[in-house]
Amino acid sequence: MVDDNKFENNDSLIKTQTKEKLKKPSLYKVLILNDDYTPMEFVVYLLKSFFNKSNEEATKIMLHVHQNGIGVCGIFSYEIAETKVIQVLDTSRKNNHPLQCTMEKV
Ligand code: TYC
Repeated sequence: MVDDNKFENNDSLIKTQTKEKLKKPSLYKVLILNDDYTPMEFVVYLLKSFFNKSNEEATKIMLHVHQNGIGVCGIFSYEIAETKVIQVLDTSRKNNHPLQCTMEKV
């Protein structure tokens, strides 16, 4: 938004222009990577638990990652994406699975 403000200053008029720079927050893809060890059901469980996917959507994403090596779980602001990555990695490590999860700017 552009504001034109006029101020009186020592009998002279000063015109200033104020531009508010409101940037939209950047978005980040949360990605999971395929591996040979993490059980398919565990990946589906993660997608349902942390990304609110239905059983059908979660299975579709899991199979896409299984076949293509990488896939998108969801798109979020930086802080939310970071939290999702931590949740996936923590839960995977606690269950002794090597699943990798990362984030990438859209
Ligand atoms: N490739 C795994 C298997 O055959 C399944 C799997 C899918 C693992 C997706 C990780 O992100 C992944 N058990």
